[in-house]
Amino acid sequence: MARTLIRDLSSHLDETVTVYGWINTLRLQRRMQFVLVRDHTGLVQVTHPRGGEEDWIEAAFEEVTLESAVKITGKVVANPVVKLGGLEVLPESVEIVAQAETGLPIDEHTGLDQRLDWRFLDLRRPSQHLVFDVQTTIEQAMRQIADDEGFTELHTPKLMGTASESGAEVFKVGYFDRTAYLAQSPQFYKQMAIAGGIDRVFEIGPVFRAEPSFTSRHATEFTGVDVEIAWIDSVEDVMAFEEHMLQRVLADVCAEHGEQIAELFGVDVTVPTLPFPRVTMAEALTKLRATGWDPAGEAVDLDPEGERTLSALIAEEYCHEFVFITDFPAEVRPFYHHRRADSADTTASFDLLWKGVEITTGAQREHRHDVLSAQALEKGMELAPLAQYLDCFRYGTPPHGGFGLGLSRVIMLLLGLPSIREATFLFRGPNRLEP
Ligand code: AMO
Repeated sequence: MARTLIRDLSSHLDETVTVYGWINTLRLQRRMQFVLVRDHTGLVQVTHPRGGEEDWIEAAFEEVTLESAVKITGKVVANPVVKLGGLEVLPESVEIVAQAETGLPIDEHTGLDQRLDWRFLDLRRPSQHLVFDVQTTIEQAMRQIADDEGFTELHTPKLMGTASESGAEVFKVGYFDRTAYLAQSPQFYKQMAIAGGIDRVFEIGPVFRAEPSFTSRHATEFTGVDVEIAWIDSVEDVMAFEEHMLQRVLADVCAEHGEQIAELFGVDVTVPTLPFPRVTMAEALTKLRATGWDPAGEAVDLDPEGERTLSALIAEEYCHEFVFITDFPAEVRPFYHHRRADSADTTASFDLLWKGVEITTGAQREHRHDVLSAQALEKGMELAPLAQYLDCFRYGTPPHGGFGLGLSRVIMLLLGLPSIREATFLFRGPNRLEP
């Protein structure tokens, strides 16, 4: 018999259906057997009175274990006493498709590390499933808006012959008789695409960072969203696209999953207003110092505490969860960031904070070959390993800019998860390469 999803049972009242799912709860009482079956769309109560002759169903429910995979055929009937949607299934046949071993390795009290060891079982919880439904909606919304705005989606290589951006934080891998590196960013390739006449570049893909960080927001492999836009007038064009994209993403998430997110995570999704607040780094430092942060007055960049405090100040002042920090000093930004025309020490760059955490770095790029080379030398870099990158600016590359957004961080913040580990299908960190 064809499968009926549990969420659709209410439209099959008084019909015989088959549900496929897992045994969630067994309440085997003296006269009645109550079995809760779960599929990815919900839970249903299967109710069976004991005492029939040659009762195969009673025997099956005595034998079956929690989390076994089952197919149950039965009649859907209304019963106002049943909390799960006021209906139950009266079984006519029960097939134990795959019996689970007894003694499940995790339950609702298990700590995160052990849950991650048994991630496939952990994922059977409805809240964990929702994480990836939300991720699907986010990616769809991003692709939709990128398409609407004339972007081309690319898949840049993750194996590289030289380290991208800088030599630090890069994983080396054996590559036949030489060494390859795992891409820490599509940065150089997305700019190469701009040089190749692809006007607007969009990519969602894996990013690798050999950072020995154990914080709640760092992973050694994560999904990055990268954007690069040609012919910009200024970095403002890049920020305008990003805020527009995030507003659309959150509107779609709110419409499709808002209720379930409130129910399972206790979070109300807010669709942000435009424009997002913007503060320069100098203004941010002044605001923060007024709160007692950085008493020595020496900081030129924000630490995580500074980011949290700034977001709190902005939330108070503008009633907004997001803030762009702009105009970072050149000393804390990469050599390829464009400098402000009126201040060579300041870059046309930004970070985007959401609820106190950095989710994006972006900038206008330096597209003039001579200036770019000079900026690399100024940072103490050698030009030879950069030769292929620098070549991209020798034959007419337009002004451009872009950003990198950490998708896993966005999901963590959106759902109020305590760590990026739960926002990732299979987390990768310094101590975790399995499962
Ligand atoms: P950046 O290094 O800031 O910029 O990375 C962009 C965004 O990626 C996320 N992110 C991380 N997420 C999880 N674990 C990590 N270890 C991690 N590191 C970074 C953050 C961050 O804001 N090439 C530039 C982007 C650009 O200018 O276009 C870059 O990679 O959300």
